Amino acid sequence: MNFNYAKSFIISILIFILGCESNKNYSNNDPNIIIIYTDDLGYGDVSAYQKGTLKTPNIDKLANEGIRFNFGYASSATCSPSRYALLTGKYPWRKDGLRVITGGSLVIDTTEMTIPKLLKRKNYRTGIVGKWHLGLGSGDGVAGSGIIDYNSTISPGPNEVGFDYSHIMADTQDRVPTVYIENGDVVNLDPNDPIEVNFFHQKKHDDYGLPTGLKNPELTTMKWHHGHNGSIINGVPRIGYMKGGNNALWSDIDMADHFLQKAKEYIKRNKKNPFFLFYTLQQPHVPRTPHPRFEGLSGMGPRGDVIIEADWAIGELYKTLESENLLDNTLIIFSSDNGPVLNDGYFDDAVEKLGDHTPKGGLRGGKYSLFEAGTRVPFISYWKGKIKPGISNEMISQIDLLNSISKLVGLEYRSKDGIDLLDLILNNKGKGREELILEASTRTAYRKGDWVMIPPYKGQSIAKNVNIELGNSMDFKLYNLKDDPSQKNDLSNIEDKKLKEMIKGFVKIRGKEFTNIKNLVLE
Ligand code: NG6
Ligand code: CA
Repeated sequence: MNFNYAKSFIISILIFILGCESNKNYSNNDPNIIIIYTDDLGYGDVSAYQKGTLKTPNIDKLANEGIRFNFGYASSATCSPSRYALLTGKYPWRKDGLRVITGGSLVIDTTEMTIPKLLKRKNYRTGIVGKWHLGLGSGDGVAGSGIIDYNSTISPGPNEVGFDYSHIMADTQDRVPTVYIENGDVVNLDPNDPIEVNFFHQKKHDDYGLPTGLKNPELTTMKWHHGHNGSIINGVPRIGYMKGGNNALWSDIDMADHFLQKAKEYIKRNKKNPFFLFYTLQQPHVPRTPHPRFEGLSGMGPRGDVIIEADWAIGELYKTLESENLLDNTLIIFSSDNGPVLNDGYFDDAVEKLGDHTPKGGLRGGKYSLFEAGTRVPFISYWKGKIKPGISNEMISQIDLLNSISKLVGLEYRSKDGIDLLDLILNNKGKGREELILEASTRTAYRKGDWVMIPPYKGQSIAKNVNIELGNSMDFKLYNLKDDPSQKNDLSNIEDKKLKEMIKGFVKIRGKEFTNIKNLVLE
């Protein structure tokens, strides 16, 4: 062996060893993590949960070949609070006044821990594609007066709370501005056609003299039922008013394809590193705008059709993981941000064409509700070759994902409200949660063992427009979910001891604001 050859041989070996060393963090121990998050998909909307008329074969595959949780919960019965809780591992009611955001500023403090921020400690690439709905900018605090300037880079946003990459819609598909935002910049914005946005709840709201659902119903292709009578974009009247940004407007019927494409590109770009992807689909939230190739497929009108579309998109994402050889190194979690609603503001046949399908799968209530259908949602863990097929009746919440993921990648960080349930998620072993606080539009209830206790709340018992039982009543309610899964029998008068115990447990977590309840009932 001549000297030069020996030298280059030794150097190659050194480079190899050093390479291995510096790659330690990128090894197979740190799997890719994808959270697929649907919007308003009900417990009974996935056919693996409830065999019925609607078929979701791709989600079923994850459920049947992974672990299907029968008691998986979103933290809240609406979107922004659930998303906040999932990402931070904290109860949403810890954030004062956190409700559905309409043009408001970022609700995650940039100092707060989040799943993507945590994963960055292990050199993960972190991306979000889809609906954001956690506010943008720092203009105003939680209530949101919508003073975001969409014409320059918007910050803080997802990129300031842990995501390296974001391709999002700001709030919801029914809210303006109807544009995609990538890493803080509106995509395809022409600087000569700036965007202006304002909302009904602002003191000074203004339709800019442009057509609105209220003034020009004849210009709409989707009719509004309640709310949703602001600016008309692509024939759909929206929440709020918008002017400008014509070049940047999204196409509603292409949204599923658009987000899928971005998610696939993200995976392909990052396949050499461990990555985290939060793929947040817009379906089946209103306005339900299936691509024409899905129109009519469900026989249930647009709501069913967009669920089939979402299921298809999930199948396509799965195929990408398969063709990129990533499946056996990728943990997939599937869930929904809150329970189902039929009429959420547009006439779209969701009620009329429902037929035998039951989106809430036998549970009571729905979106916005403290009853089970508000927060109990499909919840699935899947990892090819690693997770064995199974069904779990243990209680798990989306606030447990942060701690479980932290454990998975070998980090010590734990949020106060979450529980590390990794063994349950991967091996279907061990106990789930003992107790959980449920939330719906800042009202809270308590789940423990087989029991649910809903404290008294004023307000409509059935929300007028959406026709959903909210869980409001003047008395404490107590249900045993084991004997009575649809919460038909209030046991508060019979099970006095149980009720007291439940109130005590509730107050212990909810804290001093609830001392009045304590005084009222516990004495
Ligand atoms: C409500 C909207 C509803 C939906 C919801 C948010 C009206 C009358 N209703 O205010 O259509 O957009 O907010 O849903 O405007 S969520 O899933 O994002 O929480
Ligand atoms: Ca939602």
